[in-house]
Amino acid sequence: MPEDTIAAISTPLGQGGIGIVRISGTQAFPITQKIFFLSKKNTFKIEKKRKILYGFIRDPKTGNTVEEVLVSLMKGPKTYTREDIAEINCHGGFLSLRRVLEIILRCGARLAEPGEFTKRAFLNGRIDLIQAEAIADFIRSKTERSLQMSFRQIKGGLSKEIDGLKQGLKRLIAQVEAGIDHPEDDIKKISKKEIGKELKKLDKGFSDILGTADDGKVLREGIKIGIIGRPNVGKSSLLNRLLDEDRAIVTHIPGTTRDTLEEEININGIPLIIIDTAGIRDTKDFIEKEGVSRSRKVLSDSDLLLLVIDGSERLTAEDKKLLELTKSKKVVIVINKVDLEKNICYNESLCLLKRMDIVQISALKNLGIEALKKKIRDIILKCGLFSGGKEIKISNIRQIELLRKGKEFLSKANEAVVQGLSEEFISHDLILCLESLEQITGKLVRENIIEEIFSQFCLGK
Ligand SMILES: Nc1nc2c(ncn2[C@@H]2O[C@H](COP(=O)(O)OP(=O)(O)O)[C@@H](O)[C@H]2O)c(=O)[nH]1
Ligand SMILES: [Mg+2]
Repeated sequence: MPEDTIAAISTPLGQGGIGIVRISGTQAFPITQKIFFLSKKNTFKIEKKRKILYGFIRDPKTGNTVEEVLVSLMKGPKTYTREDIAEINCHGGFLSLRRVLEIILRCGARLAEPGEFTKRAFLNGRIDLIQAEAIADFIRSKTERSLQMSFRQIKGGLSKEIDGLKQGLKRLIAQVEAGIDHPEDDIKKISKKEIGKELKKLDKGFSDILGTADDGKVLREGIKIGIIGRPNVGKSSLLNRLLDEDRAIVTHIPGTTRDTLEEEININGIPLIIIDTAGIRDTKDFIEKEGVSRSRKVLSDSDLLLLVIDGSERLTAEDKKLLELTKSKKVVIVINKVDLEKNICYNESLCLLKRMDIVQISALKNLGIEALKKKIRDIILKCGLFSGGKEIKISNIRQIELLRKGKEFLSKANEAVVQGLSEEFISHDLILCLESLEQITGKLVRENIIEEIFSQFCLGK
């Protein structure tokens, strides 16, 4: 159990309507009392679980009044961290917030590490690791679906399912081990057939959760869509259109985009990471060369490619080379600049003829962009990159991998049953399976993993 008292500014840095400094720990109330003085009628005494007081912050060293505040006092254990918490609502100026924090630190609190309030909620047993990770996901959510999913997890939806599996495993382990410990006794031993039946039931439980893991992963990480093409065909213009803002620099000079540029959008709730690249061509320019090699990496790493071709020109050797290079990939051919006179000749390239997914657009005049978005969505659904169907239960890679590992141990246990091995072997695999689940919820997890998880949180959370 943590013993010291921590404090941090919990609202974003910068100017705001209000700014909050949060203190948690045994000294939260004494420190607040030391620096806070009330408007006349109130007393600091906390009779109730929660209380809000109006008053001022005074620097005990100088005696100067520095802020006008509302203080929320929340008595543990019914708080976010399960400890006593004081939240000081200040006028939202950065300098003043920092000064209030400094005074608090001078009075004996320690500056909180990123995520340390939530870490305390975990260490003090209010939430498990699934819920803690869900809080981080909830804050980061960029689509309605990931917001819904992480909120369900915060409320304990997934934890409950994992706990159900844990209970089932524990019961089975006890039954199997009864056969080891008291082989001669009359205790009714569970038969191999019954073990097999139980294993099947458990396996279904694992599959139910894992069934939406791929969608979950997409929800969390997004689908990577690379915009490629030779220089000057309108790749950056297309990115700007998809984003609906002038993000990338567009000029008539070939080779303008030197580096890859990543932006997130979502189409019908599917999160996409759109990557604009430097036009791929042979070049002597040192910087452009680096850009081109990055573009090639995007070409191989993307889940889906938008290959942009200038429809106002004939296909060039570079276009043909790119069509060839992307033959085995998921590609939408985007014929751009349809506002100009059409010079591209479809018969020019057999390659182009055979491609089914061709969309004609004008990035400049904003034509065909909705059709392109629809095409992107259809391909994603058709190729199974995202199924968009069932309620997504799990999205966190750490959790997914542990669950998969647990499922493997389960099938090992099943093999042991099938091969007629003794109870020890079965029980051994079941215990390893249980351990994977304990790692998911954080009951059995290494300190460095906990550190890593909470270090990804924001300051003051
Ligand atoms: N007429 C016309 N010009 C376009 C269109 N899309 C882009 N351009 C122009 O083509 C040039 C190159 O565009 P840019 O987006 O920088 O191409 P990139 O090199 O592939 O990124 C710029 O002058 C754009 O204004 C379009 O749909 N129609
Ligand atoms: Mg460009």
